[in-house]
Amino acid sequence: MLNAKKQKVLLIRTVSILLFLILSSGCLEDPQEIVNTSGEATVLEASVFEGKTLTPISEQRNNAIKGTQYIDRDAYELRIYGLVDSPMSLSYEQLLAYPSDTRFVRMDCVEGWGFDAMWTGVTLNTLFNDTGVNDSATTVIFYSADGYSTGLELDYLVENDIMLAYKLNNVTLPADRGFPLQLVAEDKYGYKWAKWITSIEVTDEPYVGYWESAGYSNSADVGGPAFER
Ligand SMILES: Nc1nc2c(c(=O)[nH]1)N[C@H]1C(S)=C(S)[C@@H](COP(=O)(O)O)O[C@H]1N2
Ligand SMILES: [Mo]
Repeated sequence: MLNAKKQKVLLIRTVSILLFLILSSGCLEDPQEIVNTSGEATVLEASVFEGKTLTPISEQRNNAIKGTQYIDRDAYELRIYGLVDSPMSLSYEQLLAYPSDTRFVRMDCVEGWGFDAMWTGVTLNTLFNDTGVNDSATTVIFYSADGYSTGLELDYLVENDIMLAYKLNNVTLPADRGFPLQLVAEDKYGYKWAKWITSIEVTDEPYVGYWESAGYSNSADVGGPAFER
């Protein structure tokens, strides 16, 4: 029979060993991941980044000319072509393998709604470093799976180190939000933030995209005029 003092020592030892096992097992290392009841790791949505409050994805509005596009991750390829030295086709895995960037950027639709979010992805400069860009290039066109397209000046993309996001608030971009890629066109109205991007063309001619051809401003600077005059 154990006396009370021995029982207490045994209890403390047992608790200490259990704590050591839990803490050293690695399952508490990443605070972003929780394990659900079926044993799969689930990534938690971020709510703050660099001290700034993020709009929850469920409260972010969404816009699409033809509804949600569902792109198969395994069959997906991003094509980069036109005035480049080496055209490329990148799989989703290849995109994720590039060094990533994470930023706080606000998205403002020209219609007056917007949201604050944290975006993670790969910069166009990183990809252009691999393809090379011809000196005569002036414009980059983004084509999407729903037939949408938009163009931006090469200088704007290069100087602002604009990125293609594959994560939103630390979560893989949901299908309705443009999986696998949305352009994070900082300081430009939402219609420049192409979703479901399948190809990128580098050209030396100005381009008029989907909403731009309906009269919306091609420079699309947030705070500037919505329509071309
Ligand atoms: N492919 C595609 N991209 C698109 C659109 C679209 O209809 N199709 N709508 C644009 C507009 S007008 C806005 S405001 C933003 C909205 O982005 P969100 O749906 O992620 O909020 O997506 C832009 N990108
Ligand atoms: Mo928009």
